[in-house]
Amino acid sequence: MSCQLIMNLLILLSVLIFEKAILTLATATNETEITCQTSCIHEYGETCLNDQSRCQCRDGFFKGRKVCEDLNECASPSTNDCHGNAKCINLFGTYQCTCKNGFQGNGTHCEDINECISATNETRCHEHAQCVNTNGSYTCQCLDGYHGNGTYCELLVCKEDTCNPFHGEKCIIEDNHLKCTCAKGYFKGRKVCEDFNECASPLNNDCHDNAKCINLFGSYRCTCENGFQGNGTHCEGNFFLQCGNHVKHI
Ligand SMILES: *[C@@H]1O[C@H](CO)[C@@H](O)[C@H](O)[C@H]1NC(C)=O
Ligand SMILES: *[C@@H]1O[C@H](CO)[C@@H](O)[C@H](O)[C@H]1NC(C)=O
Ligand SMILES: *[C@@H]1O[C@H](CO)[C@@H](O)[C@H](O)[C@H]1NC(C)=O
Ligand SMILES: *[C@@H]1O[C@H](CO)[C@@H](O)[C@H](O)[C@H]1NC(C)=O
Ligand SMILES: *[C@@H]1O[C@H](CO)[C@@H](O)[C@H](O)[C@H]1NC(C)=O
Ligand SMILES: *[C@@H]1O[C@H](CO)[C@@H](O)[C@H](O)[C@H]1NC(C)=O
Ligand SMILES: [Ca+2]
Ligand SMILES: [Ca+2]
Repeated sequence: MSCQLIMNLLILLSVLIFEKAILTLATATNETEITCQTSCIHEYGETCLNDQSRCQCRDGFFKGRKVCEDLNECASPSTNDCHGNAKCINLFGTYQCTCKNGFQGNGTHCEDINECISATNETRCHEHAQCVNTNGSYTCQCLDGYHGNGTYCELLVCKEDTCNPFHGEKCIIEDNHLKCTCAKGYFKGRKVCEDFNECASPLNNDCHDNAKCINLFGSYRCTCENGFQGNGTHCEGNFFLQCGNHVKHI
C-alpha cells in the first residue's frame, strides 16, 4: 500500500462519517427545513417560505428567469409610498424616498420649506426687496419704488435721458417700471408722440372768444384779436380803439 492510497482512504472515511452525521441531524429535526434555510440566499433576494418547503423571492425582489431580480419600486406610484414632492430612488432590494429641493420631511411626507422665515432670511433678498414664499421655492420682489430682479433692487428715478422730451415724451413710473409716455400736448402716434392740435376744437383750449388760437408743437397760444387786449384767456376791448370807433360813429 502506498502512502497516497492510505491518504485517499482516510479522506473517504471522514467524508462518510460526516455524511452520516448530517443524515442523523436531518432525521432528528426536519430535513426540508435544513435544505430550505441553508440553500436560500438572502443576498440574492431569496427567503424561505413560511412552511419551510422552498425558497421564494423576498420583498423587493421578483422572480426573474433564473434568479430573483430587484424590483424597481420607483417605476410605479403603486409600488412605493414616496410623497408627491419626493424623489424615489431605486435600490437593490429596496428603495428610498427623499424630499425634493425646497421641501422637507421624511420622504413619505414632504412639506414646503418657508425660506422667508429661515435664519438666513436677510441675505436671501435685497434690502429693498420682500421675500415671498412659494410652493417648493421662494421669490424676491423689489419693494414699491424699486426695480430689479430681487437680489438687486434699484431706486426708480426718471433721468433726463430716460425718455426723449424732443419727441414729446415724458418719463413716468408705472407698475414699478420706468415708462415713456406722451407728454401733455402730444398724443400717441403710430410710432412717436405727435403734436395735438388744441385749436381744432374750442373744447381743447381756453382761448377767449375774442382770441385767436395758434397751435404750437406740444402746446398752443391764445392771442387777443385786433381791437382786444389781454392774456388770451381773457381779452377786453381796447379802450382807445373803441373810443376811436365811437368818435367815428358820431
Ligand atoms: C418540517 O417542519 C415544518 C415546520 O417547520 C413542517 O410544516 C413540515 O411538515 C415538516 N416536515 C417534515 C417532513 O417533518
Ligand atoms: C413621516 O412624517 C409624517 C408627518 O410628520 C408622519 O405622519 C409619518 O408617520 C412619517 N413616516 C415615517 C415612515 O416616519
Ligand atoms: C424674514 O422675512 C419675513 C418677510 O420678508 C419677515 O416677516 C420675517 O420677520 C423675517 N425673519 C427674520 C428672522 O428676519
Ligand atoms: C406644490 O408643488 C407640487 C409640485 O412641485 C405639487 O405636487 C403640490 O400639489 C403643490 N402643493 C401645493 C400646496 O400647491
Ligand atoms: C440680479 O441683478 C444684478 C444686477 O443687475 C446681477 O448682478 C445679478 O446677477 C442678478 N441676479 C439674478 C439671480 O439674476
Ligand atoms: C388772464 O387774465 C385774467 C384777467 O386779468 C386772469 O383772471 C387770468 O388768471 C389770466 N390768465 C393767465 C393764464 O394768466
Ligand atoms: Ca428596488
Ligand atoms: Ca418655499
